[in-house]
Amino acid sequence: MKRITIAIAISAMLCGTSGAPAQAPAQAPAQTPSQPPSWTVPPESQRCPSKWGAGDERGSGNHMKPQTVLNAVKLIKTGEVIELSHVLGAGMPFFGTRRFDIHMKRTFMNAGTNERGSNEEMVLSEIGQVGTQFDGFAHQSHRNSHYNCFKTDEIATRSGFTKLGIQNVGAFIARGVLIDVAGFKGVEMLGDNYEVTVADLEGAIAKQNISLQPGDAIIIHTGWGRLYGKDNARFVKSCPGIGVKAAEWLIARDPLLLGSDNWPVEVAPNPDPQISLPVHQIALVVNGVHLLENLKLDELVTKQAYEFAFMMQPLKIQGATGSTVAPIAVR
Ligand code: UVW
Repeated sequence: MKRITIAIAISAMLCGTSGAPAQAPAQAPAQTPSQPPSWTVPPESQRCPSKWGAGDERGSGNHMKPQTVLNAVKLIKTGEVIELSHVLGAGMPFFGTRRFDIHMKRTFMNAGTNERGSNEEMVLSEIGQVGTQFDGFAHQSHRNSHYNCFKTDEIATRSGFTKLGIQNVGAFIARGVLIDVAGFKGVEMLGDNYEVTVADLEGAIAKQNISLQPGDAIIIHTGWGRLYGKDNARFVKSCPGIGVKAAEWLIARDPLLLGSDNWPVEVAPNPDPQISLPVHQIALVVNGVHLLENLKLDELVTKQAYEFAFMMQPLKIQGATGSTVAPIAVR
C-alpha cells in the first residue's frame, strides 16, 4: 500500500495534480525590444514568385547548364583534386541533438564453397544535416512558408517533403571561388563571433585579384574549420561568418551557392540578439540560394587555390532537407 502511495505521489509530481503531462517551466516574458530588429523577412508579395518562376524548386541550382560545366572544366589545368569535406564519424561537431552512429553488421559467411565473407553497416543519423553538408530549401522556412512560398503544411509528410526535396538538386559542376577573409585580415582564424563585412569580402577579392561571376560556388574561409574535430564545443558554440549585409551583397552577385568552413555559413549568434540565423532565411527562403556548411578548406587556402572547378552531387534522398556531401575542387 505504501509503495502504491509513493508511486501515485511521484506520478502526480510528474504529471501535475490534474493528471495532465508536466508542463515546461514558464519562460520569463519576452522583454519589449527597445528598437526594431535589424532585419525582417520580406513579405511573400515581395519574394514570390521567385526570379526563377512560380513553382520553381531549384532556385540557384538553375545556374547549372551545359555551358556552366564547360566553363568550369576550362579551369582544370593540372588535374589536381582537392577534397573539401571532413570525414563522417563520431568525432564530428554536432549542432544541437544531431548525431551520427555507425553500427557494423560484422562478417557473415555466405553459402558456397568459396566462403565469401560480407560486412556492412547501419548508420543512424540526420544524414542531411551532419558533417560537410548541403542545405536544400525544405530545410528552412519563415513560419509556414518556404522558398517560392511553398507551404510547410502542404509539402511536409512523415516520409519526406513532396516539394523542394534534395533529390531535385542534381549535380553541380561550376566555377568555384575561394574568398579567404581570414587571410585578408592577416589571421589564421577570425574571432569567435566576428561578422564578416562587405569591406572584408571586397578587400579579399581585390587582394586575390579575382572577380565574382553569376553562377559561382562562392566559398568563404574564416579559419573556424581549424577547430573542427579538435575543439567541437567551441566550434558549435558560436562562429565567425557573414552577416545580413555581406549575405545580401553576395547574393546580389547571383551565386550558385554560398559555402564556408563554419557550421551555418553565417556569423552565430547574430550580433542582433533579436534574430536567429537570418542568413539561412535570406539565402534559402527569400532568394533560393543553397548553403554549404562545414567545409574543409585548409588545403585550398594553403595552396592559394582561389579559382577552380567545383564539383558536388548531393545524395538523392527522396524528400530530404539536405545532404551530407563530399565536394571537390579540381584545377
Ligand atoms: C540549422 O538548422 C541551424 O542548421 P545548419 O546550420 O546545419 O543548417
